[in-house]
Amino acid sequence: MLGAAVLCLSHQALAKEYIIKFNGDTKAHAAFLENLNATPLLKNMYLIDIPDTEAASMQVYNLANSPEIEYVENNKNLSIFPMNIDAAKAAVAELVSDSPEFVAPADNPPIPNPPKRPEIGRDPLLQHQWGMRDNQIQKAWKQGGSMGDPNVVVAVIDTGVDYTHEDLVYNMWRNPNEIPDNNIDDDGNGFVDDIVGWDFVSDDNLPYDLSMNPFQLIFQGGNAGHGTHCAGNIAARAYNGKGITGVAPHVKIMAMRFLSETGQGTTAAAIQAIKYAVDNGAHILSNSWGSQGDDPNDPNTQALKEAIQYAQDHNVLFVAAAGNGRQGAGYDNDSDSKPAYPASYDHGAIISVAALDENDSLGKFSNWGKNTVDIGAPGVKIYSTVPQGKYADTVFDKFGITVNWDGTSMATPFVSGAAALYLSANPSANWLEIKNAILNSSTPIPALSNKSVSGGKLNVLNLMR
Ligand SMILES: [Ca+2]
Ligand SMILES: [Ca+2]
Ligand SMILES: [Ca+2]
Ligand SMILES: [Ca+2]
Repeated sequence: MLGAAVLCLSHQALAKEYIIKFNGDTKAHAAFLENLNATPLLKNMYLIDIPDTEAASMQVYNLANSPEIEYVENNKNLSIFPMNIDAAKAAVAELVSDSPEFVAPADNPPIPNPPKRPEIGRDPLLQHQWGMRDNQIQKAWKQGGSMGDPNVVVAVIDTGVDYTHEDLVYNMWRNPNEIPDNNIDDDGNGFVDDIVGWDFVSDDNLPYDLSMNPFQLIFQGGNAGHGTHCAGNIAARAYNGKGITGVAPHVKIMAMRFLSETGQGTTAAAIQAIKYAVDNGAHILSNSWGSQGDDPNDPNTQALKEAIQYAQDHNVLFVAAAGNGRQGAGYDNDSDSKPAYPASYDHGAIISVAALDENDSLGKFSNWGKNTVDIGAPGVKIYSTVPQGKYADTVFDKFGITVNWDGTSMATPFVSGAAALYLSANPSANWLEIKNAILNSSTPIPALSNKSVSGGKLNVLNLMR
């Protein structure tokens, strides 16, 4: 069985990369692991790189069939969920030009120091955030007596975060025991000069959200500032005279980049990001990505499931986007019958989130599932922070073509922010108590009755009562 998994590369899998899990002590296999360029992931779990030789594949085949190996699986592709850009694509193809405004931003700007104290003033763009209005967010802060505890950390596991953004910079998590820019791993966590998180795509300490310019985005797909947009609705700073506010505007954002500027990543990189976040103090993991592109029915995803178990074992909640539907004839977006991972894993630590519009209707792209989707949250035309200090509820808005920031990706940060806010007001709550509080305080809506576990939408005011 396992041998077959090794020898039959699925066409989506990354050539010659596997995740291997040993049953026990790996000391006896040290030489083998070194030969295969092994990267440790979790306990007894490694990413291995198999040379393109018959001898190497025989070695893996033999090992996979040995009792010392629990499993071997492909290092599969993961991605941000696709945005609805087909209409724009056709129109822009007619109108394409080399306008200088479409210059891609530079990658990896230095990490600025946070302002000594945030400025004070109303958030001028709050009016655009219908999701905050719907959740009566300012009332909820008053009710719960908290706008978020600065010691509560939410990891945005995504395409990175614009950590220079005026409305995010103060709320970026700062690794307390790491001295910046001295080329030394001061806290001994295995990462040198990791200040606001880590970039598992480029393996650097600058998890910047490198977004594509609009033409690259339209023609090549990819990242329009996905992680930065997610971060804003979790913890953009409130009452700082700038921009918008997050649901929990005094908590901290840890930037975990594992999806590239084309929106693509791997299972192994996701596991590394989850492990870093858990090991370095995140309480909530916000996950707006999934297995779209791989066979959703492929059960061969044990490693990612174990990473979620790792989070649960450390009392960390895993909030996940339900998925944006798999386009195709007859597809009904029912995650119960067509699961999208990780949201659809049968795993207690996951809250799976569907996307709603301002009228409490399910976004037409949104997955749902009586047993596999937990709750709905604002996810249609969502306003938030985007890279280069900007704010937007449209991904693309030119030539009369508008593409909104829509998605279960956008709904997930509302729930992550709500979890962080609840934990701030109830510091002894464990992951299960946070999850139950969120589901039990939801408002029932027809669009989600029989289409989700809670049957309702996020209600932050109710949660903080
Ligand atoms: Ca370090
Ligand atoms: Ca250092
Ligand atoms: Ca980087
Ligand atoms: Ca603000």
